[in-house]
Amino acid sequence: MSGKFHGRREDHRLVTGRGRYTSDWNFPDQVYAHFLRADRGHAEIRGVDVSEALATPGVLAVLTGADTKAAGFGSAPSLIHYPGKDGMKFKTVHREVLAETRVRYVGQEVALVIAISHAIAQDASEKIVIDYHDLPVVVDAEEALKPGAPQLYDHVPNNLVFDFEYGSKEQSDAAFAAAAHVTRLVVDAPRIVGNPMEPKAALVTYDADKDLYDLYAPSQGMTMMRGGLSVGTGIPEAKLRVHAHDVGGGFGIRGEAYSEYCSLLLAAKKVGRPVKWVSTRSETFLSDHHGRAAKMFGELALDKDGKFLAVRFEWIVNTGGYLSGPGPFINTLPPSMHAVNVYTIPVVHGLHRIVLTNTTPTTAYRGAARPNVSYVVERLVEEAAREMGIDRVEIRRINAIPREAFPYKTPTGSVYDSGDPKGLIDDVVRHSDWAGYEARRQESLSRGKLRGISCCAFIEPAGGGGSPVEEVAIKFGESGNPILYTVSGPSGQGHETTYPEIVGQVFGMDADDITLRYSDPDGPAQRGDGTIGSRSLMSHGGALFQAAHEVVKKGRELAAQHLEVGAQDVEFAEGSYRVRGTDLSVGLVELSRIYAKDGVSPLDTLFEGTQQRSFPTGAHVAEVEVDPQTGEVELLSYVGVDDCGNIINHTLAEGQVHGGIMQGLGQVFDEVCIYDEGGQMLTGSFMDYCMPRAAELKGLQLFDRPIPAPGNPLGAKGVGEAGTTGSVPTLANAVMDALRPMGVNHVDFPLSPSRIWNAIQNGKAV
Ligand code: MCN
Repeated sequence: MSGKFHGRREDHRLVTGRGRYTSDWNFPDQVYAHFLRADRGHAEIRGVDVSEALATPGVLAVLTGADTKAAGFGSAPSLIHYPGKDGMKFKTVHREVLAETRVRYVGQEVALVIAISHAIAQDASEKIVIDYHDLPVVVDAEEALKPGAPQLYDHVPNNLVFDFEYGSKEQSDAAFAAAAHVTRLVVDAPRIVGNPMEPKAALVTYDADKDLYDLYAPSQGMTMMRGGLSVGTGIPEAKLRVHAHDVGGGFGIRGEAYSEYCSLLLAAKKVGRPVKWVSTRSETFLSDHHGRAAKMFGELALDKDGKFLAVRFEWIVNTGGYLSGPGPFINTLPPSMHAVNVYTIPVVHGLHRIVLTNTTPTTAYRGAARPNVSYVVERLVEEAAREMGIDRVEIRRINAIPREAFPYKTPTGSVYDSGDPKGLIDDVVRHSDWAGYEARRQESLSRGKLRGISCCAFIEPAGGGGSPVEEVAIKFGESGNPILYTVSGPSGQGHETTYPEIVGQVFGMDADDITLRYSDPDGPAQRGDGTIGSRSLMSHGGALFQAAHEVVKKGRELAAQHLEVGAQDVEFAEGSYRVRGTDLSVGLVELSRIYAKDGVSPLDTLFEGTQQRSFPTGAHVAEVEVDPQTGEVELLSYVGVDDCGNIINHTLAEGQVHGGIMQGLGQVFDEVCIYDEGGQMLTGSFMDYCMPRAAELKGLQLFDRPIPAPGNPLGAKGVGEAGTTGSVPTLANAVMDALRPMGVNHVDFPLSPSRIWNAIQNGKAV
C-alpha cells in the first residue's frame, strides 16, 4: 500500500484548537453534575440523607441509589461464556449504579447532585450525610484469596470470581518431571492508571417528546457504549444516541459504559434540561478503570540443549471491587491464545485467578493482558539462558517458530496466521549493532556506569470483538465526494487519515477529497465493534476496502448505461470509467452527481464486513545504562522490528508503535498505583503518580518486516498495541542485564531509582 506520507489530516484541526472534545459541547439551559463518591474502601450504607443538599439554592435534583434502583438500572453482563477450572462458572456480581447498600472501593459513586453551576453542585454534595458502617478491607489479591479474608460478596467465596484453566496439567507435569532444567520466577505487573488527556466527561440531553437520549462522551466507538448503556439502564438501544467526536485518548479504558453515564441519563430525564459533567483528574485516578494489576508465576522446562519443553503459569489478577466488562475476559482466554509466545513450546498449562478486592475495577489497558504474557515468557527465557549458560539471542533463535511452520497451531488451539520470528530477531540484532555491544559496555564501565542490553520477541492476538458484522458505508455527499462511515471511533489513532487513503486508492482519488464520519448516530453504519484490540484497520478498514470495490462494481453498470455500451467494455482506472479503446469516459464522482436524487446516489453502499483477526509479531532491542550510585536508568537506544502485515500509512503505524513503547516504558519505569491497607489510593494525583516523559525515550529506531496477513482483505495486522507488548519485557530485561554484575536478577516494576538502588545494595556483586 501507500508508503507516502500525506500528514495526519486531523492534526491541523486538532492543533489549531478546532477539535471538539466532550467538554467543548454546550447546550442552552444546561445544568451541571457532581458525583459524591465513597470516601472509604468497604462499608455498608445504612442511610443517605440528602435533604440539606436538596434545599441548597441552585440545586435541581439529588439522585441516590434508590433512584437508580427504582429506574430499574442493573449491571453490565459478563463477556465470559466459557467454563473455568473443573467447570467453574464465572460469578457475576451486581453493581448498584449509584451505591445504595454497600460501597466496595474508594471513589465509587454514591450520589449525584444536579445544579445550575458545578460549584453549587459540588458544595451541595458535601452536605449529603451518609450513614456508613465500615467493613474490613482487602486491597491485595493474594490476601483476598486467603481463608478469613474480608469477603466482598456473600456468593463469591474467597473473592474468587473465576478460575480459568488452559492447556494440559497432566502433560505439563510429565514434561517438567523429564526436563533437564527448569526456570521459575514470579513477576508483578502492578496496577496502573490509564490517564488519557481528556478526563471522563458527558453531556446528556433528553427529548421527552421522542423519549430519546443524546449522550456526548469520550468513547472508543458508539456501538459498544450504546450496547453497554442499554444493558445497564434497560433503555432500548434505539432510544440512545451516542456521540463521540474528538476523543482525547482511549487506551482501552474509554470503551465502557461507566456507571456515571447511566446516572446522568436518568438525571437529564428527571430535570428536563441538558446535564453536563466533566470529571477532575482526581476522579480520573479514582474512577477510570485501571490497567494490569496481575501477579504472574511462571515456569519454563528445557532439555539439556536449551529446547523449550513446556511452560506453565499461574496468574492472580486483581479485578477490583466490581467487574469491568472486559477485565476478566482479557485476563483469561486471550492470554491463553499466545501463552507460548513465538516459540515451539509443545506443552502449556495455565491457571488464571480473577479476584475481587476493595479497589477500582481493572480493565483492558493498551495491550490488555498481552504485555503480561510477553513479560513473563521473555523474563523466563532470559533467566533460562543465563542459568544454562546459553547465549540469549541463540536460545530464542533455536526455539522460534520457523516461518514455514505458519499458520501455526499452538497447544491451546489458537492459530497464528503468519510470521517469521527468527527473521525479526535477526533483523533487530543487526539494526541494533548487537555485535558491537561489548565495546559499548566497556566504555560505560570506564565511566562507572552499568550497561545492559536485551532482545525480546513477541506475538499477540489482534482483532476480535462481539459483533457478528462490521457495518461501514460509503455515501456520495452533496459535493459528490465520498463520505465514509464507520462505527469505530479514533481516540488518537489517525483513522481520518488512513481510512480515506484506503478508499482513495481503490477509487483512484486523492484521499483529501474523502471524508470520514465515525460514530455518527445518524449515519447509515450502525452495527459493529469499536476501537479495541488493534482491530480497526483490519475490520473497519478492511470492510471499507471491500465496500469501495463494491462501489466501483456498481458504478461500472451505471457507467455502461450512461456511456451506452456493455459493462464488459468498461474499464475503471484513476477515478474514471472508460470505454476500452476509446476516449469516452465518465468519472466516478461525476457519475454519482449525475444520477443522485434527493441527496441519494445510486452508488451509496452499506457494506457488512466481518470480524478480522491476526497475530502481529515483533522483536525489539533496548540498551540502557544504570548509574549504580543513584539507581537511575537511562534508555540509550530502542530498536524495534515489527511485522504488522501490510502497512497503510507508515508514519501512523510508526507513531502507533512509538506511542505503545512509551506506554510500556511508563509501566516499566514510572507508573504504579498504590493503595493503603484501608483502601485509600496513595497515588491519586500527578504529584504522587509518575507519568513517563518524552525525554525518557531516546534513540528510537523502528523498522518493519511485513508478512501480509492472509486472513483479511488488506493483508494488514493490528499495530496499536504492539509497542507496549514488545517494550515491557524488552526494557525490563535490559535493566536486569545491566544489574547482573551487582548480583541482581530481578526487580519488580516500576524500576525506579530507589528500587534499583536498593536492589544493588542488597545484591551480591558477582
Ligand atoms: N495502521 C496502518 N497499518 C497497519 C495497521 C494499522 O497504517 N498495518 C494504522 C491504522 O490505520 C490506524 C492505526 O495504525 O490509524 C492503528 O490501527 P490498529 O492497529 O487497527 O488499531 P485501532 O485503530 O483499532 O486502535 C486501537 C489501539 C488500541 S487497542 C489502543 S488501547 C490504543 C491504540 O490503538 N489506544 C490509543 N493506539 C492509541 N493511540 C492513541 N494516540 N491514543 C490511544 O488512546
